[in-house]
Amino acid sequence: MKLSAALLAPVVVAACALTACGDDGGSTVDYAPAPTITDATTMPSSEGAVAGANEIVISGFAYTVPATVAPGAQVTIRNTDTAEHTVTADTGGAFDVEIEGGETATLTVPPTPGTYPFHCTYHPNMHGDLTVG
Ligand SMILES: [Cu+2]
Repeated sequence: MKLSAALLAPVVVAACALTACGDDGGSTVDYAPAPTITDATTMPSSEGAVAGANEIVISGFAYTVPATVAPGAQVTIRNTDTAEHTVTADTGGAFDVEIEGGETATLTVPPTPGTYPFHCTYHPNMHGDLTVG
């Protein structure tokens, strides 16, 4: 009995190792080819502007806002969602821009430095802060 158990154990281990080897060998990782960028909208902006610095991106019902924007600057709002959104100042009517799904729009930054909380009129749970300075 002792002998057979001792003999069996290495066999089981070896069988498992072989099986595992076979399975792993069969499931090769598929490396996707590098994506080809064909979208014209990804072209860099001209006029020496720093790419992305003056851009608000709306994606997944959330805003991505630059750390600060210059007073009076023109900020591009890019809506990557299919839903329509707005960038609307919470108070004072400093700005109110509507952006169709998949479109871009331009927001003119208020001339007065400060932090301007804003929201989306369609989705009141969407909030952001525009810091002008
Ligand atoms: Cu919205």
